[in-house]
Amino acid sequence: MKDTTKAMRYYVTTPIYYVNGEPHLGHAYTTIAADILARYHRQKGDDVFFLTGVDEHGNKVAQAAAERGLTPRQHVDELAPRFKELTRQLNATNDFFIRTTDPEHEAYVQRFVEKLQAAGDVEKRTYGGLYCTACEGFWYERDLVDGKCPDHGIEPVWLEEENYYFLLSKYQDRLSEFFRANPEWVRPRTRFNEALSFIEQGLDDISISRSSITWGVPVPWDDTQVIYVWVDALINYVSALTYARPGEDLVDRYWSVADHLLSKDILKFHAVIWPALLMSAGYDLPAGEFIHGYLLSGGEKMSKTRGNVLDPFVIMEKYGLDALRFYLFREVNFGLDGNTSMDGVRARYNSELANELGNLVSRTVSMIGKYRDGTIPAAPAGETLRDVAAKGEAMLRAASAHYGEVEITAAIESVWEYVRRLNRLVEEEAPWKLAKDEAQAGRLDAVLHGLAAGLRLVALAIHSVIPGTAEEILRRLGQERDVAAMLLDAAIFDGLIPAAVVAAPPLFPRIEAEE
Ligand code: ME8
Repeated sequence: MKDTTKAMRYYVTTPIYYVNGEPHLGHAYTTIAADILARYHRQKGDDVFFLTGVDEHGNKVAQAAAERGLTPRQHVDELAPRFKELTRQLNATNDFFIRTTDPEHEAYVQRFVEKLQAAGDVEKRTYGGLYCTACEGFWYERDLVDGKCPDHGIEPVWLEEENYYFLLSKYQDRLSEFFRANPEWVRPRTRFNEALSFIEQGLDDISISRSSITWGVPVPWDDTQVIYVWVDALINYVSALTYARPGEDLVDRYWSVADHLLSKDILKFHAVIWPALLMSAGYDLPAGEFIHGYLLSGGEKMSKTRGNVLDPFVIMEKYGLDALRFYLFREVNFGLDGNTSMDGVRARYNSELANELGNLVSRTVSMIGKYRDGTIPAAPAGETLRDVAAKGEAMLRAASAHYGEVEITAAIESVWEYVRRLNRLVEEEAPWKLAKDEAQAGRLDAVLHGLAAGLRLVALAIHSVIPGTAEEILRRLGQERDVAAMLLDAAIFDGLIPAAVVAAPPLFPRIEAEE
């Protein structure tokens, strides 16, 4: 277990997404996950940097442009803003949005590959192999399924070129020693094992340039070739730190605390090729990588290439942003694969957001309005709900520890058990009955106070997942809303201010199924 009480630096990244089509739910997923982690770390007082962006070079993007009758440049200039817009609509608090066509990035990539060459790790060779343009990678015949790419279900094509090679094989021993010494470097453990066994099966050298396409960053010593899109893309994680804040170089501040978030489709690139490139060019390795699972739709991986994607914009339009953020991490255990559907979104929305959380907020605010003239009562001595207080503080500590371990779904589960505890409190204590008996005034104060104090803890603990809702709950309870007031580790049940509540329409109005 990590020490979650010390303020630290934290740098979280998402993959940079290919702009070969519109952004979809899979992209929204990783971006929201990174945002949850970034917000959580800010709530702990950490110095956070959060990077996302787009991968604009390579065959796949060039082909998508050609299919639309556009030049790659026209195509990416039209699509990159759509991805940036998604980031904004998701309420992601990224500190920078990188485009690999940024001139600063391109220049950095050239300097980086010059370092590989200076290290004696680059050689010119001819190679032929089965290439999947959707992966932008070669496959061995033995790994194909019915002759098709197992990830994309399309037939790879034979590609033969004279290219520059990176001598990945030289790094096999260093990589496996590094992995054995750092068993937490790739999480969860199943992915660590997968990467290690891949390394120990033996590594082939990899081609790091292409002569068949021109859409890319030129090889600095040979402008008939462009740098392989994956090398170009991986370097974004470092290059961005050199120009994200004009006039500042953030590499020393953040690089060694980088945590890469990605899904298992691109594990090999991140866990094998990337560390070897960094070793060769003389950089430290990132602090770690967390590999999450796939969002499935109809039981299959959602992907642009397969065309079975749910549209995050449609979900946000119908149910709101926080319903989307909540659903994805509540429904699918973060780290594992899980199915998603529009019916599933509606079911979670109605049962958990509308019925459980939304109603709890409405009832609490309206009962304080009705029985205590709209001001949260203090809890009379001896009447404080010790069990509710202790459970609330335990919930906060548990949720914080889970977020710290990237167990987002478990963090939400801790919060939700407590939401249910507060709902049971309403049923057990029946404030409408207490209100009829003057002798029970102290008990009623304690219950109303306990509900408000408990809900405040819920808001603090769920803030990183559904920030808009958490802030709105605090607003309705008349509590401070600035981030400083939301620091997790210092929060206690008794931190509630006996303020005036604000009545407002339901947080999550019920939504019925369409005919
Ligand atoms: O691979 N479930 O870009 P990409 C979960 N440009 N996550 C999903 C998903 C799904 N069904 N679909 C996509 C690339 N993702 C490269 C990355 S990084 C240096 C270069 C998410 O547009 C997930 O994070 O194919 C996955 O790893 C990533 O999008 C792939 O995005």
